[in-house]
Amino acid sequence: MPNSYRLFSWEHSYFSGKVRAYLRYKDFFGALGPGYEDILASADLIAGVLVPATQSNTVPQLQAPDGTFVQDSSEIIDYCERAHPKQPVIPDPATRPRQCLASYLIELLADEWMVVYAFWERWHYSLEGVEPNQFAFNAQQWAPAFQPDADGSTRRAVAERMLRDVLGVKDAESNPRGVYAGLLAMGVTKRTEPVWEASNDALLEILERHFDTHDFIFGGLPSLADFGLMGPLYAHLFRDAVPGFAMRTRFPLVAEWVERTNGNNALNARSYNQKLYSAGKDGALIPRPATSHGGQWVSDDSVPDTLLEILNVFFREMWPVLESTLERVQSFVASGELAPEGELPGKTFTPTPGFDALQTGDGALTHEFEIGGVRERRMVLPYHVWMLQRVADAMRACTATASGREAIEELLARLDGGLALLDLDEKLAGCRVRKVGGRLFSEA
Ligand SMILES: N[C@@H](CCC(=O)N[C@@H](CS)C(=O)NCC(=O)O)C(=O)O
Repeated sequence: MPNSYRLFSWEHSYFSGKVRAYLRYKDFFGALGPGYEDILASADLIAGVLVPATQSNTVPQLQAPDGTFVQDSSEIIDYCERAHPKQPVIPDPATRPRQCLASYLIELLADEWMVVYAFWERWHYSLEGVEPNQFAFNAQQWAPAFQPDADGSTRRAVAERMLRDVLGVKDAESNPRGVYAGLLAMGVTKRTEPVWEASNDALLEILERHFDTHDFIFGGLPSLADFGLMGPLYAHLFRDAVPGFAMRTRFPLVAEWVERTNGNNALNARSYNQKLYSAGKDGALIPRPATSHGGQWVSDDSVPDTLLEILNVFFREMWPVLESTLERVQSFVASGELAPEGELPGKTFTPTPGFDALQTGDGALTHEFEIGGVRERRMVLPYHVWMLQRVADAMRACTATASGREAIEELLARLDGGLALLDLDEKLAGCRVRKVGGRLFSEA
């Protein structure tokens, strides 16, 4: 048995960045019991340890000190929050219902909407002939997952072959497979590329204004919303070479927030794990909190205007896709094509192997969607139903009292189409899912 938590992750992985920043934060405050070890999830460990435990080859995965494996970034955070309630990262639904709900919605936007552009930039700027080009950087960052022990150039050569031959990067546009097939399935085509990019830029622009006055999403301490945003904003948009240059030069406050939320060795970014000092008498150091709002979340359960703008992006762009997802999964389950409690596709970046016919072309688990005025088709992701069940649980907790309900109704009324969330439980009827390790099953 391990004597601390074990995080199996990659540095360049979207969802690993979310969980790593979270664990580092809890651990800094001594709120993670025995602490954790960050372990490089090599191909060997994925095949020999993770897949047998959870039937999932994805990272991150967490092994608890009692041996339990937890797969999925959101489940990992929930698991640790239950086991270690000190220094919570989710605002209390009883006293901070608006911030609590907002943090789940921002997590969902970050995990499952911002992923599209972040995934695209990594592979687009790795295509042959595209300039600027990050193929060599990309291969180097993937290399340790394949061959951690080889010397640097051998590592990179192995990864370059892997990216070309298995992930199909070389002729991705003429023969989409691997990652490019995943991008197509998420609705990225020549027609939508510019609008996904515009959507991402618009979000970064709102965040840049937000971080002007707030060091984290809710002020002086990070929360689930910040850790969620670390998915797209750390390993992809900050760390990858091409968007990383754009972020640092065009959105320097967002870049600074990435370093702050990562909480390691970024003294100038100021973070929760340091203090600022002024000089006192006789060279004494007089400490003060290093982050905004006295190092605390903003009081009065307030949701700053810039966050309302982000939530509006959620309701305008993503919510229609989520609503349609619920309808498509419902009619698929009702069609009788699926055995009772049968398995549904569980992946999010790409169609799930074995379900390709359903999730591509005009299969039963595909739908039309719109972004920036352009209509396209994409796969339906039952995983989004699972994420919405989390939001529904949060909604129930946040509206459990009359004052909580009033606060949530008031918040949602200020958002474009936000009141639709009040019927979430009814919308989930007939399409609820159960998650077992990395697999999803219908509950209907
Ligand atoms: N919903 C999962 C997604 C995990 C995921 O897709 N991880 C990516 C890396 S960031 C992965 O391992 N992809 C490999 C694959 O799907 O085969 C989570 O929140 O942890």
